[in-house]
Amino acid sequence: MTSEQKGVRPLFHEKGSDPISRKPLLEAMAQRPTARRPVWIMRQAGRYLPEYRQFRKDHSFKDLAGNAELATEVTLMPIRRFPLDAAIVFADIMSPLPAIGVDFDFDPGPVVANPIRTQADLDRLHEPDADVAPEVITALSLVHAELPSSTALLGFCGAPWTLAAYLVEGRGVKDFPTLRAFAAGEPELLDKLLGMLSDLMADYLIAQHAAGADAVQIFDSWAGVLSLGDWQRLIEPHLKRLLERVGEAGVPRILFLQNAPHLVDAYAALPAEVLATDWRLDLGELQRRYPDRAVQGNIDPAVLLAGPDATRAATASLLAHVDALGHVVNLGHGILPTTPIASVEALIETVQEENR
Ligand code: 1CP
Repeated sequence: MTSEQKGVRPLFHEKGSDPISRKPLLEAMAQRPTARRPVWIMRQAGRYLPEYRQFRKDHSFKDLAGNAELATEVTLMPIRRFPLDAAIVFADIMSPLPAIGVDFDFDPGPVVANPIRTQADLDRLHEPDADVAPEVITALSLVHAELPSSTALLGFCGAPWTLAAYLVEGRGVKDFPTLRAFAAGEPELLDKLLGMLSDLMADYLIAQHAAGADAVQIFDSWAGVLSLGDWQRLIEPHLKRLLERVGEAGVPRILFLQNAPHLVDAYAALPAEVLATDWRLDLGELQRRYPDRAVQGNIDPAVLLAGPDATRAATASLLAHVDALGHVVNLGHGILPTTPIASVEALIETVQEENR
């Protein structure tokens, strides 16, 4: 892909021009005032972009995510097209799992041919390789070298429970019944699995930070399938330890939970600079309830399918309801593949126009 392509702007290099290079995303994460609210979009490097679909004609998703140069190119696609405040490295939540011996494919989401449901399955996993997802680490350092100085670079991982969802269930299915049965029937195996994943993800996020990620997002997309009591008993200790280890390493954290209104107060008590939620929650109300926490979100991705006017209205309403201090604008979940580019532009323009 070349920058001459229609609608694609060249990267704006401003390195060195600003000695105290301020990244609005990092400022907002620390609840410091910014000239305008930062904005980025979950799954911003993906199928709604024509240049991504063009790339996918020649490469599988696994090829793209597995090759640092290609992953770098895809990571930069949305940055070239839109004035976003963050790039998020193009990888998947499954990317670090080969380091402990997990084999998987994509169709289009992750598919694990041999799910983990017994002690023997757990025994097939091994101690982490010295390098966890080296292709992602290399991609981060390559992207870091290309970004304008005001654009933050985000690393990410799946939360232990969300990773376990794919490892135990074998693929993404509604409400994860096999996973819930495993949690009820084999709590000790689940505990071992989550402990292993928590350690691996902490090492992985710290390595991403060392490679150039300014901050990280922990995706707990399937947090909501258990009750609060079971979440506290089975999951919380592992998620908390992951967040603590990353925090002790000095890495700013965004904690995202999806479809889990019953868990939001428990998540707000966890150590993370930013609480990111889906559109089901009132973000302004959350901000008032937890004034020490920055918030991220939370436009319904489906609103963008209704076009630029509906997107502008939803964005303006979000800006009116959520205080600018400590607000990172985003969708409430990943952008949908059929999203019109004009809606993405409308969202970003509405945020940028707020302080003009
Ligand atoms: O081109 C394609 O067909 C592949 C689609 C795709 C993409 C673009 C998958 C398979 N993964 C990704 C990249 C990806 N996944 C990113 C890249 C960076 C960006 O945001 O631009 C990120 C952050 C993820 C994270 C991810 N993968 C999550 C957490 C966030 C969320 O959406 O809830 C989850 C749950 C996954 C699993 C997954 N991988 C792919 C799909 C389609 C899915 C989800 C659906 C499923 O379980 O079937």
